[in-house]
Amino acid sequence: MFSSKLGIVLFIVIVPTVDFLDGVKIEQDNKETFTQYWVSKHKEHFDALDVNHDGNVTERELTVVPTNRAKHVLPSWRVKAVYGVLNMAYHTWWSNEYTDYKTSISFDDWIQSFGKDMVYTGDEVDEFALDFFHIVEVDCNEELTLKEYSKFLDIFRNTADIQVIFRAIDIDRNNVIDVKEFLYGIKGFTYDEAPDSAAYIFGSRDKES
Ligand SMILES: [Ca+2]
Ligand SMILES: [Ca+2]
Ligand SMILES: [Ca+2]
Repeated sequence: MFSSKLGIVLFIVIVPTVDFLDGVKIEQDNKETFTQYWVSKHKEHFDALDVNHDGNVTERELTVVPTNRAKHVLPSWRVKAVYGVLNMAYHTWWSNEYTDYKTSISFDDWIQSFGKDMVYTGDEVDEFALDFFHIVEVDCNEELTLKEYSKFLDIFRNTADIQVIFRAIDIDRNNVIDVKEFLYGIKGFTYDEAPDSAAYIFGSRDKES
C-alpha cells in the first residue's frame, strides 16, 4: 500500500501536469532557458504561496502569511525565526533590483529575476535551507522526524500525504531526514532541471480543488 502511494508521488514528480503553464512565457534576455519540468515545479510552489490566487505573490503572502501558519506548529521564538528567514528570502530573491523592487511579484517577474546573475547563489540557498532545518528541528538532535518535517510542510501549505513526501526526501530510508538530505532537497528543488523525488521538499497542493 505504501509503495503504491510512493509510486503516485514519484509519478507526479516525473510527469508534472503542464496545463497551468499555458500563458507562461519565459523570456530570458541573457542566456539559459529552463526545462518545462523546472518551470512547472516552481510554478506549483509559486501558486502555493499565492494564497488569494491573483497571480502575484506579495510581501505579505511570502512572509506574514506563512509566519501565521508557523504559529500553529512552533513556539514563538521559532516563529520569529521563520519570519526572519522569509523576510530575507523576499528581499533577496523576490523584491530586488531585478524586479524593480516591486512589492507584488508575478511568476514572470520571479523567473526573470532567477535567470539573472548574482540573484541566487549557492551560499544563500544553503543558508535558507540550514536556517529552516534548524527552525523546525525542535529537539536539537540534527535529525528531522516525520513530526518535525511536517511543521515545515505545514508552513508551506502542503496538502499531500506527508509520509509519502517524507519517504521521498529520506533518501537513505533510515526514518529521519538529516541535514544533508534536507539540503539536497532544497538545492534539488531550486536548481535541478531533471525530475528528482527529493525536489518535492516543499510538499504539494495536490489535494486542492
Ligand atoms: Ca496573491
Ligand atoms: Ca529532531
Ligand atoms: Ca535519512
